[in-house]
Amino acid sequence: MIDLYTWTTPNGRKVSILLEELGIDYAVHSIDISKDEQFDPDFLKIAPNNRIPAIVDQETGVQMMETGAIMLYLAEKHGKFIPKVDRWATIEWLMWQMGGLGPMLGQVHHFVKYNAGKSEYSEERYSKEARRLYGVLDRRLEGRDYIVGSGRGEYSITDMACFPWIARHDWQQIDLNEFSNVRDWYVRIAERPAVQSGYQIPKYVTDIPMP
Ligand SMILES: N[C@@H](CCC(=O)N[C@@H](CS)C(=O)NCC(=O)O)C(=O)O
Repeated sequence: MIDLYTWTTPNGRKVSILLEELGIDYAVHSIDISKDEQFDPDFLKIAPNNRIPAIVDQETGVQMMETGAIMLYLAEKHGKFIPKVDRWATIEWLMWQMGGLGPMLGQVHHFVKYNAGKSEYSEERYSKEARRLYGVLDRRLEGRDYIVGSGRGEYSITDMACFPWIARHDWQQIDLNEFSNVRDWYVRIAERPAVQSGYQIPKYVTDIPMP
């Protein structure tokens, strides 16, 4: 059994989607970051960086923060969603999401959605960076169904890590029709039942936005 500490954000959804895809038992604990629950001393014992999500694996005693590490841990433990022939590409693109796509789109949400008009420089900088990253993903997906894996690709933790960030394309003022490979990949993933259920953890906010 896995204890998942999470909230209704892209980073939280990355892990709940993976847990749903794995079909394993897990217990959800809501950490409402709008009420500063991420600073609760009990949560800090598991997640010293005071960010969601975090997990505790009751079977092994492992407790972990940081979605990249959590996804690698769970996927390796269950022997799924890391294509054998493309293990390093999976890690490479997962790191791209962790170090680029997630943090940069997070800045777009901060400056463009929540603080519009406060810093023209930041809005411009991060919007431009967001479009650049969408372009990178679009080129990677040319002729492929998934980000890594041989042939047309194989569904992996890398797709699950990127998806909830792309799900906020409207917050980022991105028209997915301008990035047709990303759009087709996004729709393909959005149709998966485990993605639909994992997206609504720890509670329903909206349906998955469709282009
Ligand atoms: N690199 C971390 C980022 C986690 C993160 O930024 N979580 C956000 C929600 S998406 C959070 O907990 N924010 C609370 C805060 O800013 O205090 C990961 O991948 O797990």
